[in-house]
Amino acid sequence: MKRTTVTAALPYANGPVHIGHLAGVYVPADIYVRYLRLKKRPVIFVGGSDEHGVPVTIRARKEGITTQQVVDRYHALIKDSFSRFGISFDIYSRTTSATHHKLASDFFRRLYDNGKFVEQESEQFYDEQTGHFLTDRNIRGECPRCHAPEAYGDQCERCGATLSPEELINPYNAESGNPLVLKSTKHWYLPLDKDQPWLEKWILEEHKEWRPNVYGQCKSWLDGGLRPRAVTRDLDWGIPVPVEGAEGKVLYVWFDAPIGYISNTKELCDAHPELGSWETWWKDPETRLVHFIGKDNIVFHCIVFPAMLKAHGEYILPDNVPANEFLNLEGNKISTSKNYAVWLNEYLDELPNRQDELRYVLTANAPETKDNDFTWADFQARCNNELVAVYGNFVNRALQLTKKYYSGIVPECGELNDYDRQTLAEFDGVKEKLEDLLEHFKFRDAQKEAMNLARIGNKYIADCEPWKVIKTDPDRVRTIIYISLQLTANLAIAFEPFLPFSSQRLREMLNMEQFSWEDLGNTNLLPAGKQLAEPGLLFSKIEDDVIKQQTDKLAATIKANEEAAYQAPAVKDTVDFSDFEKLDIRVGTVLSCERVPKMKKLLKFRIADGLADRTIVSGISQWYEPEALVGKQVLFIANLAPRTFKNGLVSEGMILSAANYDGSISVTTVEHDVKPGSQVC
Ligand code: B3M
Ligand code: ZN
Repeated sequence: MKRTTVTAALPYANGPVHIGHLAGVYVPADIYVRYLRLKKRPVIFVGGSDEHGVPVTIRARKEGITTQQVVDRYHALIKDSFSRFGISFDIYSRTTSATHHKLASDFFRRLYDNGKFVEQESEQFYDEQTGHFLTDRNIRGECPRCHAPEAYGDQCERCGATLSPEELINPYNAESGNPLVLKSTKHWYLPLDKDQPWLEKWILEEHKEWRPNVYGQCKSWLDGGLRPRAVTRDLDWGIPVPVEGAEGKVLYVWFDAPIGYISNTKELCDAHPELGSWETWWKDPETRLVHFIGKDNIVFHCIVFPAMLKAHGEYILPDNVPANEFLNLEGNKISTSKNYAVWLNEYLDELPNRQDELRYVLTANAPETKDNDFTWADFQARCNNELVAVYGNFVNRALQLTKKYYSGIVPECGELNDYDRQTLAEFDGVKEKLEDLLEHFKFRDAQKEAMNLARIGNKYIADCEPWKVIKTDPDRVRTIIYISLQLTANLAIAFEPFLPFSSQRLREMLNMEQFSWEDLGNTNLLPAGKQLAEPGLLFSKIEDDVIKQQTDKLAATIKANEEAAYQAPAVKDTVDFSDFEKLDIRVGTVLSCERVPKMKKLLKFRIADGLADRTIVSGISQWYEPEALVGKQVLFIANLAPRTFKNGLVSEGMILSAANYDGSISVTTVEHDVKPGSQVC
């Protein structure tokens, strides 16, 4: 039987994991691994934190702590969240481990010794005062397109232009502010151009079965022509390049991270001799290697890492790379840096004991073929209308009736009628159907199939109405309950890879410690006479206030981000003092203020201006209740030419207001009361 090495992308230890990671990588990987284990196929599930690279160093700077502290903190948090969420890794280690440093370093050295790299000098931006080469993200300067003063070396956030650092005007070090110079530096490149022919054959001809999104991305990379890629960097965080003359250089994070899968396997097997040598999991052609990743990692797992493995010479190549597309959140992109996400650790704390609810919704909505959206409203609807109202309801009815009528003992099955037979027949091909979908990484459809069984059960018991029939035909009820209990036992098995917590609870209620996946479809699983345990609810409703708390939290994040991103508009052209003096700005007291019929935006003010009172119309009704403004002293332009509105209303001046970052309006007023008509000077 073929062995399977399953890997899940190593999350950067620069923040907690969020639902996007879960839906894209960890939930599908976990379903797959649980399924293989149920099939009793040899499998290891390898994970770990990616602790090198620029993202962790940026986080350290932001939080004012060391990089080591950042990775220690987030590695522990991520590892703990995964385990609470039931992601059943066989090992969850880290790329700062000694095992990994050695293995990655040796890997590089072997490629180096075998002449697999090309060395190349290039000019990079350098801060002479700190003695550092800078990465694109750490370089800032004036945007050559829109002249924003603080564009990044890879992108201008003002105009959205994609940039390279050389294009910036007056580039400087984002951190120190020091000006930068170009300095020559040596790096090692993987000559992917030479790998092009075999990669084309291997992927485009021999792996047509890969998901269309994965295959398509590979094809477009290959069609574009592969170029050599630098696998070293000038950084002081990472694995030192094990070559003389490479002081101050480290392995590029994307060189070392995938080797982390191998290092973590070694760590696992060293601790568990029963798994055999780590090398069989990576070098034996009888082993299948499957990488679960998000779509932004496709090129690294389908092209770069295979090229590294091939260059090394001893390793197998991936059999499949079932990458997912992205999950959005309430219509917006999930973002770690903008703190816009549902964080797993917070979910586990705020919705305790609801792991399966999230697992269910993320799989039901999995972005397998296209980007998808997570909304809290959909989460609530799926939990309440599917898990509670269908699966939970069915199980609860079957168990409660068994308790009520038969003291919790499985009754004898009597004569079957046509409807019974028809219902049982629905379970016939289920095992094969589920297996086929799971083998082909169609987790969303597979879970739907399991849910469909629950629907059949729910309909069966609702149609048969045992609570009515008991009065007229108690024998018939024995059969209905017997069948319902068998369907329930089947559901516990069918949902096991998807909803492990509820399956476990359900098995406890059924006193079904021993079970086998191979029993799926067997409708005589619980023998008559078997005593069941005390039934409890499998799922409970998610109330509106829980959902509101979550949506409020997201709204608050969006608002905070908008506020933080606000940039005051550029100052208008200079005016002479004499021009300024032409404007007559005064203080007036609001005598009355009212809405204007048929003109939704307008408020009509009567203003005491110290002379004859005047009428001013202002388009700010969205932001004020008219009564709230009465009595206030406001600034207005007294000598603006009068303006006539469509309905004949004339505005004699303009009230001065401030437009806030979010478009909201605030009327300007004075600090102390002054006489109406006082001039602003
Ligand atoms: N840490 C990138 C990511 O989280 C990276 C994955 C590494 S897998 C070897 O998207
Ligand atoms: Zn710009």
